[in-house]
Parts: sequence; C-alpha cells; structure tokens
Amino acid sequence: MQEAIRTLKNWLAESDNIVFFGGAGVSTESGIPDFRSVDGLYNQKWKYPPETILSASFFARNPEEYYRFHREKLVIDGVKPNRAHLRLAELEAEGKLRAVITQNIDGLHQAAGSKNVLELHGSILRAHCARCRKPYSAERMNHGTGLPRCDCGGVIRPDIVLYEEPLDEDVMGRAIHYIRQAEVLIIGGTSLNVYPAAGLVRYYRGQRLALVNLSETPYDSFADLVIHEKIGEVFSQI
Ligand code: CNA
Repeated sequence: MQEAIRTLKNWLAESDNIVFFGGAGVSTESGIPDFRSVDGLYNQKWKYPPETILSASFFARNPEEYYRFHREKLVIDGVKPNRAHLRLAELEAEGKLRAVITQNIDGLHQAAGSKNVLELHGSILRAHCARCRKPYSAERMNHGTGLPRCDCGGVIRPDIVLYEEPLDEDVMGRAIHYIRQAEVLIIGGTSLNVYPAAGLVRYYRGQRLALVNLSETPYDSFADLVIHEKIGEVFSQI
C-alpha cells in the first residue's frame, strides 16, 4: 500500500489540475459518523431509517421528528477539520487543486480553509424558511428546541438537499465541468452509492483516478489507483 501512496504523491507533485470528490468518510476521523460504516448512522437505533427521516415527504409530514434526528445525529458540536480537509486546503492554496466537490453537509472543508467547495447536498450551517424562503442563521435550527419557525409562520429548514429533492443544477454543472477537465481526480470517503452524485465519476476522462476509501466501492475497477485506508492517514503522507 505504501507503493500506491507514493504513486499518488507523485501524481500530486506533477499536476496543477487536481480535483477532489468526497463524502461522509472524509469527516469520520473528525468524529462525524458516516451512513454505511459499521458505526455509521444506518447501524444506529432510531425509529426510522435515516433515508426516510432525511426525505422531503417526511420533513413535510413530521418536522418535529425530523428535528429530533437533526439535532441529535447531524449536529455535532466542537468538530474540527482533520488531516484530509487540511491537506486539501493546502493543495488549493498552493495552486494545485482546482475544486473540492463534496456530498458532505458539515462545512468542514471551508473550516479547513478551502475556498472553492461545491456542496452537492448543501449545508446544515445555513437555513431558510420552507414557505417563503427567507434565509436564517443555522443557530436556532441546530441548537434550539421545538420547531424553528419563520415570521411568516412557515417552518425553517436546513439548506440541505433532502432525499426526493433534485440537486442544484448550477452546482452539479460546475462539478461536471471540474471533473471533466481534471488531470488527477481523487475520490475519497464515499461509498459511491448515492445518486446522482455517484454518477459524477463517469465524467472523468483522464488516466489518473485515485480512489481512497476504507471499504470497496462499485467503482474500484474504474480507478487507476485504489487505496483502502483511512483518508486522513493517507493525506498526512501525500
Ligand atoms: P456513506 O455511504 O456513508 O459512505 C462512506 C464511505 O466512507 C464508506 O464506504 C466507508 O467505508 C468510507 N469511510 C469511512 N471512514 C473513512 C475514512 N476514515 N477513510 C476513508 N474512507 C472512510 O457516505 P457517502 O458520502 O458516500 O453518501 C452520501 C451521503 C452521506 C450524502 O448525502 C451525505 O450528505 C451523507 N452524510 C454526510 C455526512 C457529513 O456531512 N459529514 C455524514 C453522514 C452522512
């Protein structure tokens, strides 16, 4: 595996057109559980499966239960970027990395200093009224009690893309653009199970696709380099 990490390090040294595409596994070393690992949210006890609670129809029907889950499971206080987030920010500052495309909603790439972050699924650090769309700070939504309400009486919701909702076309279009143009594409910490985001892999046209993920993914055979290790540990070596 050291050999594969060395190869990746060489690719990064040689390129100034690197793009990163990641998911929940990027933040597990910061203490945020992902969905599908053994200690992920899918394997924790809750009245409904996460993909049910995190759906638009559930939010509309049962916002109180949604908020119980949101505040208990999605909002984790005191989390900090780990070595993967920090190294990506560094590569951008060095003029080598063009964009971070993430499925995460935790804002940790920005906290690490990354500027060009495309959030495919939005962020729990922003909120708006589900009825009139007035923007709100996330503080009351994430840390208050009861249903956060807008002045208009509507329910305040996070700026995240819930299941059953389409992705933002502009963000998706920009993500496709960066992946198409990329020389080196690093995909990390994602099971590549959630569509349409996972389908982005298919837009890559280069010959240096590195996949860094603890477990196997449906795209392992598509990659030029596969590293099944913790992404923070890998990034501290590259
Ligand atoms: P997922 O389906 O839970 O997959 C995570 C993948 O990461 C798994 O294949 C793990 O093996 C792998 N993994 C876990 N820890 C590490 C690690 N330290 N190093 C390398 N690999 C690791 O999550 P996806 O992102 O693929 O699924 C997309 C969903 C999950 C998106 O809609 C996210 O919004 C959602 N999500 C986001 C967060 C977050 O913002 N931090 C947390 C939980 C879920």
